[in-house]
Parts: sequence; C-alpha cells; structure tokens
Amino acid sequence: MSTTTPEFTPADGLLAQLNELQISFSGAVAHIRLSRPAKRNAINEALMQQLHTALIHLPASVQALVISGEGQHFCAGLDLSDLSERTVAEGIAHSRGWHAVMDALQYYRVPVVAALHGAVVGGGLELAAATHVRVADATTYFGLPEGQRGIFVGGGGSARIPRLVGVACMSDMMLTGRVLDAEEGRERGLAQYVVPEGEALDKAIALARRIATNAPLSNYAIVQALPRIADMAQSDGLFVESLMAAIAQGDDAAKQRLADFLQGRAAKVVKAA
Ligand code: 1HE
Repeated sequence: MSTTTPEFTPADGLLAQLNELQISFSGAVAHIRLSRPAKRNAINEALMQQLHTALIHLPASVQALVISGEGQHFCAGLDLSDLSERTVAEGIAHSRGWHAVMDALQYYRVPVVAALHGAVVGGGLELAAATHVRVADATTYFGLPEGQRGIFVGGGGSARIPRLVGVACMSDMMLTGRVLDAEEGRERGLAQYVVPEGEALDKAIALARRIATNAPLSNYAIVQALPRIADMAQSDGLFVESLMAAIAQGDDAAKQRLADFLQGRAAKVVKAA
C-alpha cells in the first residue's frame, strides 16, 4: 500500500512524540497511521494509549480523520505478547480500556475513515468496526482468530461486528476461523468500498476530504446520533431524530447551504461517474 502522502505535514509537539503512531495533517484532514510494522501493527498498551491521546489532542481544525496501518498489514489485533498472566480483574480492566478508546473513536467529534489492507484481524477488526467508513484494498482480509487463541473479543467486537455482519457470520468467523476477503467483507458491511491493491489510503483521504466539506453539525449528527438512534426503540429514535434534525437545520451552516441550493449555487445530486 502507498505510504507516500506528500501533501500531508507531519504533526509536531505532543502528537509527534507518540512513537507507535505517525500523525500528519492536510487541510481539515488528519491522518493517523498505526506504526508498528515489524509487529504487523499489533496493538499493545502503548499503541492503545497513544491512539487515545491522539484523539484527545488533534486540533479543532480537523474535520475528518483517516486511520491506516504501516507496512504489509492494517493490524494484527491484540499484541499477544501483552496477554501475560492476568487476573480476572486485570482482564476486565484491559478490555474496558480498549472499550474507552474504541468508543472515543466511534463517537469521535468528526467522522473517521479507515484505509484497510492485508490483515484486519482480531482487535484490528474491532478497531476498523469502530470507524465510520471503511475502504479495503484488494489485499485486505478479515478474520477473528480469538477462537483459535483460546480467548474472546474484548475490544467491543461483540457489540459492533454483529451490527455489521450479523451474529451468524461473526459466530462462523470465530468458531471455524473463516476468513473473509475484501469483496466478501464489503458484501457483509465490513467495508463500504473495495479498491485495487495499494489504493485504499488515497481513496480514504479523498473521502475524508469530501466529508470535511459537509456542515460540521451534519457530520456530528451522523456520527453521534445515527448509531444511537439505530439502537433505540423506534418511537424513542424518532423523537431523538426530530430533535437532532431541528438542531442541525437551525445552524447557520445549514441555512447558508439551503440558500445556496435554492439560488442555484450548490451541486446537484447526480449518479456516480
Ligand atoms: C505479533 C502479532 C500479534 C504478528 N501479537 N505479535 N491476532 C492474531 O492472532 C493474528 C496473529 N498474527 C498473524 O496471524 C500474522 O502475524 C499476520 C497474518 C498478521 C502477519 O503475518 P506475517 O507473515 O506478515 O508476519 P509474522 O511473521 O507472522 O509476524 C511478524 C512479527 O510480528 C512476528 O514477530 P517476530 O519478533 O518473530 O518478528 C510476530 O510474532 C509478530 N506479530 N502479529 C504479537 N497479534 C481486545 S481483544 C482482541 C483479541 C485479538 O486481537 S486476538 C487476535 C490476535
């Protein structure tokens, strides 16, 4: 996969000190690259904590975020060398720590686009499932080897992945070790886009740039309200929807965009080329 994003400027200050990540910016788009390629970007404590720190400290100018992985694979999941002797209480605390970061990602203040390639497995798939738009290149494959490792998902996978693929598909992946290729993953909702080998990052950046042009409050509603409404009883969801719709349309950005359309200054909705 392409590792060159020349138009991006590396972060400085605190964000530059996060050595398990590479963080860079281009306009309103931030790019966080998991950066443990020798370990296939396996997620250890430091990487997880640094991802959390990065999310907290990205500047307010960022309107969309791209996440990718350095090297041959997006992410090999939990760093299994971290799974030393843990008590039950420590195991719960570890899982809850992952939940905090995955929640911070899913309910981030701006949309997150994942650029996937190679292995997207275990905790790597849990991480991808917490993002909003997933672009897979042709080398991508999805697996949940927890069953083979004698463990269970602990990074939010049991809540998020069945909402994408269904309980039956996730059970199959965990029980039998079934691996889905990029196209199978797209068919089941693990990715919304499949692109040729090496093109996931460019596509993800292009989508992020487009997302960043939306009204910030619309993006916020899509990221914050939509998944919550989907989890609500219908009548509760409809009530929340009406509040969110009124808030969004009351914003100056919405008023400007509606006026632009009515005066012929805004793009029409057309079929994809
Ligand atoms: C690792 C890890 C890891 C690689 N933890 N060290 N995840 C898994 O069960 C997936 C395990 N990994 C693999 O199946 C393969 O490594 C890959 C398919 C991802 C990549 O294969 P390959 O041939 O490119 O690399 P490699 O030679 O297997 O690995 C390179 C190095 O990375 C090697 O270390 P080295 O010191 O011998 O060079 C590997 O040991 C190391 N490595 N993956 C630790 N995961 C919150 S609950 C979440 C639960 C889970 O995520 S379970 C799933 C864990």
